[in-house]
Amino acid sequence: LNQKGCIIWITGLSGSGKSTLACALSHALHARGKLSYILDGDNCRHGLNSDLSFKAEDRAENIRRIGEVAKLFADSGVICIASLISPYRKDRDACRALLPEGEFIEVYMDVPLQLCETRDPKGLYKLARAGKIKGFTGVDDPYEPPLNSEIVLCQREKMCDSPNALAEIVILYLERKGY
Ligand code: GGZ
Repeated sequence: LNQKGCIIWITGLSGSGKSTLACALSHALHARGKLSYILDGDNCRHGLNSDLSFKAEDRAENIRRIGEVAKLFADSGVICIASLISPYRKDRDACRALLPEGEFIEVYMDVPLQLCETRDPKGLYKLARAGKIKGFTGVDDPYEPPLNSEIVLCQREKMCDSPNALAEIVILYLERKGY
């Protein structure tokens, strides 16, 4: 495999476009002959992490496990794309610390709560506002934005940039870093 592994860690609120970006990025990498693998929080919660809830300790464990698995992929030379809310800074930073400097690339989906809530692709915010889901990130559970992420993808007012355009920003970063 003629490539160097790394973790692209996509963090942000539910509905901020993490999974969509992960998918667009994986395609863009494939088109350039690069092998990637997506570890999506929501998907992993159906298998590897099906024993975990959304309380703080379980989110921490969800993040820890995905970080450890992503590291295994990165060690094997794969560009591992982890997309999960990962709301707590210290848990994300613990994953960062698993890898050598420069190999953990944090991408912050900086989208206002109000915009995510307007989109509400799965109707979860509506349920959370109605009190039918307790401890929903952004509603009654905290999200701690990254302070020093490698890439910030900022979308205001409306989702104006296409997933492919956002993926290109990440691709340019990777190219500059020699991936
Ligand atoms: C946040 C929740 C919750 C609560 C269910 N809080 O946008 P989605 O729907 O498709 O993806 C979200 C997913 C969050 O899983 P993660 O593994 O990414 O979260 S974390 O990193 O915080 O462990 C959301 C759905 O599950 N979901 N209940 N209470 N999101």
